[in-house]
Amino acid sequence: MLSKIVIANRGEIALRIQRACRELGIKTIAVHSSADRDLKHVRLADESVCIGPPPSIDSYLNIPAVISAAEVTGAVAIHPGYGFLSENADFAEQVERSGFIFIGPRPDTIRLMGDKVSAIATMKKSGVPCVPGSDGRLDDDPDKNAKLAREIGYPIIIKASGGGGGRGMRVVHSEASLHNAVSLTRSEAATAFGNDEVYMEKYLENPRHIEIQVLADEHGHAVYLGERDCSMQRRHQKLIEEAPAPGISQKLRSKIGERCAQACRDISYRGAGTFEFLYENGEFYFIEMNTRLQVEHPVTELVTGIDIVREQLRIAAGEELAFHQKDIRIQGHAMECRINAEDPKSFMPSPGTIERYHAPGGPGVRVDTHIYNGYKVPPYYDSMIGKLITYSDTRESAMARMRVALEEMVIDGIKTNIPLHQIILQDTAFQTGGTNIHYLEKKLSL
Ligand code: MV4
Repeated sequence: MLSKIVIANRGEIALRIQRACRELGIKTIAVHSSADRDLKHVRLADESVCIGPPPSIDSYLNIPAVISAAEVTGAVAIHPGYGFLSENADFAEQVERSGFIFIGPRPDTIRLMGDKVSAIATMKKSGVPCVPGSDGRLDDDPDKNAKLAREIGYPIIIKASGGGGGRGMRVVHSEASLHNAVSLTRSEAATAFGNDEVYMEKYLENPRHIEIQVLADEHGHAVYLGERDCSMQRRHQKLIEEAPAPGISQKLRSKIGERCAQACRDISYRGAGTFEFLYENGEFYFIEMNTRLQVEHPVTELVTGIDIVREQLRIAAGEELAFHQKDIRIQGHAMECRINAEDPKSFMPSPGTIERYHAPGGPGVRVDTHIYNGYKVPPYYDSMIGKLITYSDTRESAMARMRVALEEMVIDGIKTNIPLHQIILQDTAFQTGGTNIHYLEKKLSL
């Protein structure tokens, strides 16, 4: 097993990774900004290194500082968590060139999936169902693009190949606005991503956002761990995730899951990954692949009984997956509410000191958070301060546990989105299950 690793992240996920390390006897190095000296995982780390001032660009995104910390502490590997440097192929490459193990896919895999045009081409070749659209990048011929859009059928969407996660896209409803939309998306993409490649897809008007979790080792084994429904979102920020996705049969799960696992084998994928799909009228359409551990991984852990972070560490150490597909069963239902330090109505960030914290508990309740009494939420980073996850035998019962846990949870001193979660948990359409990606924004605009 790995002897000592750098955790190149902060907050709840740094603590989550550290716990997995401690269970496996791996020593942990916390690297942190000067605003994060009091983080829980920094206190619990075997060693810690301050790598820079509060702004992320000078600390958590400072590649030489992170790699130097690994060098001076004698670490053998670096776990990037999510966000920050987790999907930066240049970082992964420099980590490996410096002689460390990057806990994630190979740099070329990260690069391939970071470019959406090449990611889609790769998946299509492996038999993963994709959205009807252009065969690769668009060129600048307006007549050719107009013909293609007519064949696909309006509405269509123009997306930047370097975008993803909601950045760099434009919906087009008719031929009159097509050429301008292509030009605008292209020039914005050139500025934002340094890559002016764009592509076209059929615009799906009311899809759900369902993603498949995979794990693959360096010995040719790849498995899928079922799906998560992440449709409850606002402005591309997920709010509630659940597993399994309401209404997805075991037959459909195994069909789409096997396609994803096979795609992993085809590209010799390594580590944990997520295939993002839009799901509409009973069909899955691949849109992007995430090559990192995701925020919402706990719901999959609860319904499969698999510790995804432990598996990431084992895979990075060169071990084989400890189970086969036939050993993996989706059992019960899990739901996750992201707890943000923000105003529940205006969504403005609400940093400050946590004056009182009481964690909920009981059967089927998991709290992934780094907060404690007196902890000061800094204004420099993402507003997510924790995740409340419940598990039970049925979706109804997991929701009941979530309502009780939200009621029980006390976070004083700052505003949180707990009241918003309570409103959603009372919503009849959410209770029925299967609401689409636009549901929350529409409900909030009423
Ligand atoms: C789409 C789409 C509809 N049709 N692609 C937004 C984030 C990025 N990951 C892809 N996104 C979308 N792509 C086609 N062909 C609608 C969205 C979309 C969305 C997707 C997932 C979760 C939330 C979303 C919110 C708005 C739009």
